[in-house]
Formats: sequence, structure tokens, C-alpha cells
Amino acid sequence: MPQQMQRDYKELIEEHILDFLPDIDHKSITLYESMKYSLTAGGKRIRPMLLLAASEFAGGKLAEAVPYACAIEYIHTYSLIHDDLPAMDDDQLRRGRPTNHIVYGDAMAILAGDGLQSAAFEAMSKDMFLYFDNGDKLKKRIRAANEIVKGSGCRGMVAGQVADIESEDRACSGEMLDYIHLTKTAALIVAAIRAGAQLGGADEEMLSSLTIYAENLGLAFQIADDILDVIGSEEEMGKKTGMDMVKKKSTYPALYGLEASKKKLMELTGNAIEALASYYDNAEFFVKLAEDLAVRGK
Ligand code: GRG
Repeated sequence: MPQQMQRDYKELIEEHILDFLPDIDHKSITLYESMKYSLTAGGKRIRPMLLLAASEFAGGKLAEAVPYACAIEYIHTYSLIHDDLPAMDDDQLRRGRPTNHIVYGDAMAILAGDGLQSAAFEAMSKDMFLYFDNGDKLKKRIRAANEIVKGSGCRGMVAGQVADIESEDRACSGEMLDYIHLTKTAALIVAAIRAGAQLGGADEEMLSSLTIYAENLGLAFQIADDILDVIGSEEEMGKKTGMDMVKKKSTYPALYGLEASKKKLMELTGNAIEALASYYDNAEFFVKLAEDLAVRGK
């Protein structure tokens, strides 16, 4: 199945990103405004794009994957809001705008994150109700939601955030650093791709190839982010750079140096692309996305 361009997937997400927020009582309008503020602040939409692309790649209908694509972006956005809080990274700038707690206060930012997380699960469960009498489609949806729950939860992204916080100011082994990256960052990327693949009905062989692609891309993504924190500009990143060193964070450049990190980024990108080599031109979207991310960190 030929894949769309990054631009097409992104447009679809921008069109629907607010559609799955629950109808909120006017008395809670600040909560809605706060969630909407971060959702429409201009993220790259990598995870929902990957979910849509994986679903199409596996033979699914694009429109049917949209609720799950938006759900994963809600979860990602909640994680960024919470990560920026004073109790975590204490950042003032995100996606080129003041962070959620700077605009709405700490309490509302915590609640906006909570609200986005539950909205994600409401979006997916509401979609499942539509397929209650279609066993095959319902199973695909349950499998997709399960990938997202696992990737974002306490063996995935949340576990990674914990390990990241606990590694601050400490000497960190290469093994621990890989664990942090694989959980904090790669787990949600793997979840996006596997959820899309499950929705589209991928067989075991395709699921396994896509998982290898996703793990390599997820690690590469974090290493590129670490490199850009050293060499990138605030304008390019939409957030303050150079903070990993200030906060003595465990990163690839800190542990291995900049050149070795760039080499690792290229190696992981190559591995990701290689994992989908047998799908030839059908994997064009995935290949281009991996290359584009690698170029950012070059
Ligand atoms: C608070 C449970 C919890 C988890 C936070 C996502 C995260 C975990 C922390 C953010 C800090 C960080 C640098 C994480 C690594 C993943 C990453 C590079 C996130 C930014 O993702 P992009 O670049 O952001 O896709 P946009 O804004 O484009 O969506």
C-alpha cells in the first residue's frame, strides 16, 4: 500500500487534534483552555504520524486510525506538560511558547496533563464501542490500545522518566543510559508504530520488522535530541538548549562525547532503515522520516 507524505499525515492530525477532547462543562473551561493551549502549540506530531503510517502500511484505513493517533499525541503532550513543571525539569519554554504552568500555574498544568491522559483513553474506548459487534475490528482496537497503555505506563515512558530523574547528578552506566532512552523516549515511539500496525492488521513478520525499526528510531530520536541540546539553537528546538549539562543529565554526548554520539545516531538510523528493507518502496515514509531525524542531529 503506497504511503502518504509526512505533510498529508500531519495535516490530518492538525484537522482532528481537538476532536477527541471530551465535551467539558463550561465551569471547567480553564481546564479545556489549558489542554488546548499545549495541544495546539505546534509539535512535530511524530508519534501520531508514525501511528497513521504504520496502520496504512499494514493495510488499515487511514480514517479509522485517527482517534488512536490523536490519543497518542494527547499522551505525549501530557508528558511534556508534566516534564516542564518545576518539580521535574522546570522549563519555561516549550514548542517555542511559554510552558503550560507558566501560563496557567502549576496546579492547572498538572490537571491539564491528567485531563489529556484520560481524554486519550476516552477517545480509544469510545472508538471501541463503535465496533462492539465486529469481533475482528474490536480485537485490533484492543490490541492497539494495549500497545499505547504499555508504552506510556510504568514499564514504559513513566518508568523512563523515573530513571532519568534518579540518574541526575550521578555517574550513569551505558546500560542504564540505554534503559532510560528505551523507556523514556523509545517506548512511546514503539507504541505508536505497533499500535498502528495492530490497527491495520499486520502479521507477525511485519510487526517484528516494524518493532526493530521503531526501537532503533526511538533511540536515534533521543540521541539526536541530546546532540541538539548541545549544538542546536533555542529557535530551532523551541526550548532552552544547553540545559542537560547544567542539570548534569545522563546523555549520550555526556557519556560518549559528541562525535561518538553522531556516529551512533547514524548507525541506529541505518539499522532502522535496514529493518524495513524487504518492503522496498512501500516503506518510503519510514525511511524518509528516519533520515530527516538523523539530519537534525548531524
Ligand atoms: C512526565 C511521565 C512523564 C514523562 C516525560 C517526554 C518526556 C517524558 C520528557 C520530555 C523531555 C525529553 C527531552 C524527552 C525525550 C523525548 C523527547 C525528545 C520529547 C520531545 O518530543 P518531540 O521532539 O516534541 O517530538 P514535539 O514538541 O515536536 O512534539
